[in-house]
Amino acid sequence: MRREGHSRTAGLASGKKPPHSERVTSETAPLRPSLTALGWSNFFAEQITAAETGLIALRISSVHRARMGAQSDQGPLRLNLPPKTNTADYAVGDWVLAEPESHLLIRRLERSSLLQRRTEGARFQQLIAANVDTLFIVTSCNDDLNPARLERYLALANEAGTEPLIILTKADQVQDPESYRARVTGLQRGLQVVTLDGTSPEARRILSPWCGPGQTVALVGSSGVGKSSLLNTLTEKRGAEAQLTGSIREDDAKGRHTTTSRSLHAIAGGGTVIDTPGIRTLHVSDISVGLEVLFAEITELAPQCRFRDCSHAHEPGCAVQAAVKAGDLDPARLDRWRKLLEENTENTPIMTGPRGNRVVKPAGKRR
Ligand SMILES: Nc1nc2c(ncn2[C@@H]2O[C@H](COP(=O)(O)OP(=O)(O)OP(=O)(O)O)[C@@H](O)[C@H]2O)c(=O)[nH]1
Ligand SMILES: [Mg+2]
Ligand SMILES: [Zn+2]
Repeated sequence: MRREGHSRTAGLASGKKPPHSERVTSETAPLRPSLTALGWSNFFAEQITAAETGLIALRISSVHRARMGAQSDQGPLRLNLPPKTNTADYAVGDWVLAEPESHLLIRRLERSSLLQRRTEGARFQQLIAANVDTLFIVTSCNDDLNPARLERYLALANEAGTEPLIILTKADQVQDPESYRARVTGLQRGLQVVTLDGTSPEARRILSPWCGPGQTVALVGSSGVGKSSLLNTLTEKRGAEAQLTGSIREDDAKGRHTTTSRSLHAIAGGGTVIDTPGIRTLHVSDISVGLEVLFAEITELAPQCRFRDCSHAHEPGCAVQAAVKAGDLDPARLDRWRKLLEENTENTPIMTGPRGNRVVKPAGKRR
């Protein structure tokens, strides 16, 4: 890969022009979002080789079994897939290079971040979204709020190298949204939390620090928490253009899995947002760095334990147990750390070592 700098980006951005584009100068305001607004940056531009300057850059906006949609600086289009393309290898948010006229997919560019998860017993990780700057972890101010579940999403964000933001929706439905905020702020050091009404235009203002031009956010969380409602607010989509939203059940505040596929959209006046279907249970696997960051206060105490391989359960001279006794560490938090660590070990295939590539279950369907 050669470093070619900015001119490469500019050349690539204008690779495919409509017939009238000769009249368009750089001073003219573009009618379509520029590649930069879509999240294109030097990180991607620098991956383009001299032989690829005639190609166009596209951002994957939807991935289905046999087809993929993409956004170009000219608007949305359907990618032309070479035979034997495995669409499970592509994530919404990926940048790819394609032929300008035929839109034939040539190759995917290296990712700046990748959110992925292993569904129970699956051999391969399922790709949630790529090239995401901030993970919007959405949950509501109601009885469904669950700190242990949010910790799983935080571990996912940490592992992918994306900044997490907890969004507490439906703040308009309760007397004291601040009491809900208080239940989540301590889940990770320096964690950012906002409370809002996702159906109100005010939500756009509250989220604007994360939604500037070129920034990409992804919405994740349980069904019914208001991910698609928030997407419609951020993108100002209404009517047939809008993402479908669904009501939640009265008795347990659970959603009905209204959104069924991942998709990428332009934020009004800003960056890019990815909607995802509600996740029933987020299992952790392949996520040790993510857990270290999530439980930093435990990780940092471990070197002070008497035994190097201390499990912080019953060993003498355990600094973590001492912190619990001193009231500095919530024992429930320690329990959740242990549970996630065990689940991660159990679910993560061992790629090397005497047991070789241990796979949880035989190869099943990939998606
Ligand atoms: N009052 C209020 N209602 C909201 C808010 N956010 C979402 N809702 C409502 O909550 C319900 C579920 O919203 P959706 O946007 O469909 O939820 P989702 O997270 O996309 O759900 P799935 O697609 O099933 O994963 C809808 O009836 C919304 O109108 C909010 O902040 N305040
Ligand atoms: Mg939805
Ligand atoms: Zn210990």
